[in-house]
Amino acid sequence: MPGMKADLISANTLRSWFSQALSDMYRTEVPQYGTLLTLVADINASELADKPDQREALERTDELARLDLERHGAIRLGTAAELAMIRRVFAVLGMTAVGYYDLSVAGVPVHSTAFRPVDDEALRLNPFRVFTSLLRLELIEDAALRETAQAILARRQIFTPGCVSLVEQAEAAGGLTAEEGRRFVAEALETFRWHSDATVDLATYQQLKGAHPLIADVVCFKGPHINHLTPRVLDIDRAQAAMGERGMRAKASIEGPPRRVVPILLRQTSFLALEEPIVFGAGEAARDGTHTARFGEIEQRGCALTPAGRERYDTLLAQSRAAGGGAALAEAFRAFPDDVETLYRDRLIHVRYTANTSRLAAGEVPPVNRDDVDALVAAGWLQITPQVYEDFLPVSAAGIFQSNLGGNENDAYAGGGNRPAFEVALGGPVQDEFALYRESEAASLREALARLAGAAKAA
Ligand code: OOG
Ligand code: NI
Repeated sequence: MPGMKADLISANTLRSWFSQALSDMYRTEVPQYGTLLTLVADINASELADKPDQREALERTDELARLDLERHGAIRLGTAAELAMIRRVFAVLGMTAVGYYDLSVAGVPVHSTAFRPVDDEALRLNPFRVFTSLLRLELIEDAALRETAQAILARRQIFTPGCVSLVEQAEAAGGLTAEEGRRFVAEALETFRWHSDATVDLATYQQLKGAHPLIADVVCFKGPHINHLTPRVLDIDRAQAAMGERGMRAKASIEGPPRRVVPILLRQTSFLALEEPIVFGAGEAARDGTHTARFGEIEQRGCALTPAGRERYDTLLAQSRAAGGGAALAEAFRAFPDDVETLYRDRLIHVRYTANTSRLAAGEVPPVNRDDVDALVAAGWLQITPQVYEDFLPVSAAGIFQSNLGGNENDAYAGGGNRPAFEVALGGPVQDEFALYRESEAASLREALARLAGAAKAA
């Protein structure tokens, strides 16, 4: 057919290519990130060797093959137009905006979303996501400085012409061929590259940094350099302890819930951002200086919580922080059940249901009355597996921002979040993370019940 492109490759493949290219670039740019990857690989290998049960569980859930893939990265954008365009770039990679994160409450002048794959199959193939923040210039109090920042940002173009035209091509054709995809990955990568020459002179940089270090990071450069990448580690406490031995300065504490038998949500830590040489200004006026933005992070993910579970998490976290953190965290979370049966019974976690296929294969006949899901679970006809949390935590994100920028902690900006403004800038609504887990759970239940119904009817 005229105009019809044959052999479009899947967004999942493009996302894998892109995350690999980004990882290679970042490792070259930030050697200490390579050291972190080696540490993570060593710990994961030793965990798998020492704990055959864990290895078996990872194999069963298809996790082993994707263990070494990076789980996320982060960028910070300056304008609504940049956010709208990055949305189209990520769409080509099969990534959609999920969640709204208001960081102003923690004294960070941005709001954010996570671009990520949403369907189960895409997440299984490659869960790579990008925590994407948009600077909130309206939170800068000094009107003159605000205008300076706005003018500087208005002059930059963070996407190459090749990237823009391939996005248009993908939108028109419903995807890219392999050859176009290779070019697209190379072009899109340029947006994430580091620039050791600032677009402003040293005095302007210092002025913006004085308002907030994050403002200088967003405004003074040609593009939104990727500021960290995050592999998955099987034992984050061990990694935290081992960072120093390998010459990395670890962040003071791990963000998120304490260590548990059944991990929940997300635990994260990082090596602290490096001070890197930058040239400010051009020609005669050029001055050497430094900028601190880039770090390496590790994460360990656990069960997705229901809204009720999340409420309990937020309450316990706030309690332990009020009590000074540290040991108070483990103490506070003793009130949070730590076995899958109770977590499920109390509806604190989201699960996936599967029909018990070994019983079906053995010729057992499911009960006639299958309306009571809990009874089917109790009787072993339905099996449950906790869903993995695929999103982020605003309190943790604020902790990561602060430890890497030296921002003024807990100095909240007045006025709170502005989700409507964020969605206008984005050019559409962000998806509700809780709805995604709920729908995934419901779909798995429908499928599992259909399996049981089929077996009951055949008997
Ligand atoms: C993003 C910090 C948030 C996380 O893992 O919570 C984040 C940033 O520093 O730009 O990546
Ligand atoms: Ni992160």
